Amino acid sequence: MQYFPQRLDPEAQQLLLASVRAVIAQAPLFTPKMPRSGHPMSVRMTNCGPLGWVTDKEGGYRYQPTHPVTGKPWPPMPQMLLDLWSEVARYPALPEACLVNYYLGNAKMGMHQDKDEEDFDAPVLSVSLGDTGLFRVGGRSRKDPTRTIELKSGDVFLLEGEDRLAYHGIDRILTGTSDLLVEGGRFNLTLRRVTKPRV
Ligand code: MD3
Ligand code: FE
Repeated sequence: MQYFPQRLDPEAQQLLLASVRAVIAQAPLFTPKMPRSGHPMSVRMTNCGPLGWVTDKEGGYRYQPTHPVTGKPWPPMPQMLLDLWSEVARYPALPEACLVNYYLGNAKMGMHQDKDEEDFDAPVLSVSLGDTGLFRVGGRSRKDPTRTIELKSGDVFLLEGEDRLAYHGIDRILTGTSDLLVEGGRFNLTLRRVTKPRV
């Protein structure tokens, strides 16, 4: 994995935040529900790009081209994100999904692997905006030792190769560590390739 602390300067963070807000105006944040139990996750989500990651009680984890509540197609991916992908990911196909996670208060994300994609050869690119998140990352086995990294506003993280299937999660948000978001909290954007590119 590669870590690019403060890859986005404060001005770039403001510009990206404005495009995230425009995405949310088209595709409102929704509360994802765990498969089978239907238990709500504490993180709220939306997506942009041709595909979006969703989960609910009946359908489980999946990617789909439409918003689960409005039924509308996801809004396009902001050009800034496509540019960042081409500069940092250096992968010969465009990202297909940008999952937008929003953490407020005690929201967290348990340890998991990202394996709902067909293409594990493509990297996953993460961008953080707002309050610092305590990111925990381990190895490909749940038992592997973990370390904690503070993901700050403007930080970019690239997961590829072996690390693409590492267990990871967000233990908690350090409230009040950034004033980028007037409402507080943290956005994380993850750019993903879902299908195998036909090269
Ligand atoms: C490590 N999001 O959306 S981003 C997720 O901050 C997710 O919202 C966290 O885990 C967040 O699935 C962490 C950093 C990240 C993203 C993808 C990864 C780390 C990863 C894929 C493989 C290994
Ligand atoms: Fe993940």
